[in-house]
Amino acid sequence: MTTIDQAWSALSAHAEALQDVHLRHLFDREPERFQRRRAQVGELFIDCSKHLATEETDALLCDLARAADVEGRRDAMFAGEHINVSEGRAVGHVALRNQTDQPFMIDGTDVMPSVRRELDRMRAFCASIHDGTWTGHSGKKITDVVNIGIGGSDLGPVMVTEALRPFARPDLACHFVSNVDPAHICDTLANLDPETTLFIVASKTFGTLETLTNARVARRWLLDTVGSEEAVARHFVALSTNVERVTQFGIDPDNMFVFWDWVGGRYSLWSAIGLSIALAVGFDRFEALLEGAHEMDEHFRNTPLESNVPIRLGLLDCWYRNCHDMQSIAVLPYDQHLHRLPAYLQQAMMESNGKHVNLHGQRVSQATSPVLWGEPGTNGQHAFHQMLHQGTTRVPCDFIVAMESHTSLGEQHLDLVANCIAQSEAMMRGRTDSEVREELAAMGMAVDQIDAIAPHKVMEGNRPSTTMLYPRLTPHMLGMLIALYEHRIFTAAAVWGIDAFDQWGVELGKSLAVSIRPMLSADESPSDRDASTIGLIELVRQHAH
Ligand code: G6Q
Repeated sequence: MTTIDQAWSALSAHAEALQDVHLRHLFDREPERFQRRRAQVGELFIDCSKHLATEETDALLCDLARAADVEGRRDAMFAGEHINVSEGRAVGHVALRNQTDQPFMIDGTDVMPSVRRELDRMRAFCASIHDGTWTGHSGKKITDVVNIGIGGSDLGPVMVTEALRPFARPDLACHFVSNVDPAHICDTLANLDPETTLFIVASKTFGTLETLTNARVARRWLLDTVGSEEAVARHFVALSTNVERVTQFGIDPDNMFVFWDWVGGRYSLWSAIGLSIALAVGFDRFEALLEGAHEMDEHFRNTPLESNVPIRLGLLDCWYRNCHDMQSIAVLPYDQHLHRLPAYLQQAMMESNGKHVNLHGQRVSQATSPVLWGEPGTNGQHAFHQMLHQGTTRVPCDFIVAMESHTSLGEQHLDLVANCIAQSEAMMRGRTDSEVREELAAMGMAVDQIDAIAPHKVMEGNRPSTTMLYPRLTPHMLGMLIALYEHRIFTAAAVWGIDAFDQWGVELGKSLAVSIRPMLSADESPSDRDASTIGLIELVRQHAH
């Protein structure tokens, strides 16, 4: 059995040996490369042929996965073990979309009955909003929903609601408020009618400053117009694990949809946190999202390492991060509706895998999470793609595109698809010096001019990418895509031996501002802070006087 150290050294030696191999040549040498390296899960096609990988790479990465016991970690998650070690919790988001009649055991209890009960409550609530049996205090139908939440209680619902815009109900608009910047809530409320607005206060802990502050503003705004405290019950619902705090805030527990501490914030869109999604597109479509995620869960759970797509992609993330020193990943959805996907995945990947100690609390010996960033194509092409083609840093890219548009402009959609395919081709092949010179000569350029300009036009190529292609972006397909990323992130975490499910750095942020806030209004200068912090506090205070 290969140990993890042996697996890493074999991979490093292999990476050295591959240094002079160009993807172009791999394609020239292997006419079957695309056929052999494309994968398919349901209707999702994944082209892995443009990766800096040979059969030997695949074998060594599988050795690494075996040495790190990726499959054992995966099975432990599905068995409800406490794999979130630093918080002492199970990790059960896969139970939220379990479509089988199998139990999902956590701490000796089958959680499926509670999961289904809450889904039933959500379904009934959505129906009552949609058919108008649930009205505002004055009897008017709800026309606007405002989800107040941040981080995991915001990014997933926003991303999915935007992605599924073509499926949105025309009679209900969804808005999202996350930032404690008062501009966010004020801008949102400016165009709304309190009598027809429903607020969803989404917070796992119900202790997050930003969310509670914005929720209080919303309540005041409602009461200023509607007058009666009783109105709160018709205009506020809560999504949380903490019934005491919800009650303390003044929301009736009957108007609360619960989830559980084994659902991580950034993995919570499948739970009650997805209520805004279900309201926006209908509960059946929310269910289709869950079904899509479940299809990917089944693939992840049952497919051997060699052909397991999320595991392969997670291993490639480790390959680039640790053996090629590539420090970031670009997610480039060629889909305007997926414009919040990079932000969502930023949290999923960087909050999960941005860790510096392993499961035993020891400093990791390998670099962990890459930086994830991105923008929809084709917009990015007119901006940062320059660096992707010719910069000194290589960035593995994910291209994501549907073959069919939701609009009637099918021909224009093919312009989008063509751009997507062309970018991955250009990154892989590049443009050689002789190709550039030939082209310039054909334009009639003089040799000395060609000598001067050719180096600027050369693209080295050999820049890896994955292309994910599917017929249409349906709720089911979106569920598959999100789950694919979740499991890919899980795989890399298992290889690095880190806890992908805690977030102590985020917790730090929650407490830090609390001590500074009173100093901004107080008369006394803080003495126990550094000069910069004191200086900044002083500037704000002087400005206020
Ligand atoms: C997610 C993180 C974090 C969290 C927010 C909001 O995994 O823990 O982004 O979701 O800080 O927390 P609450 O839902 O508790 O308000």
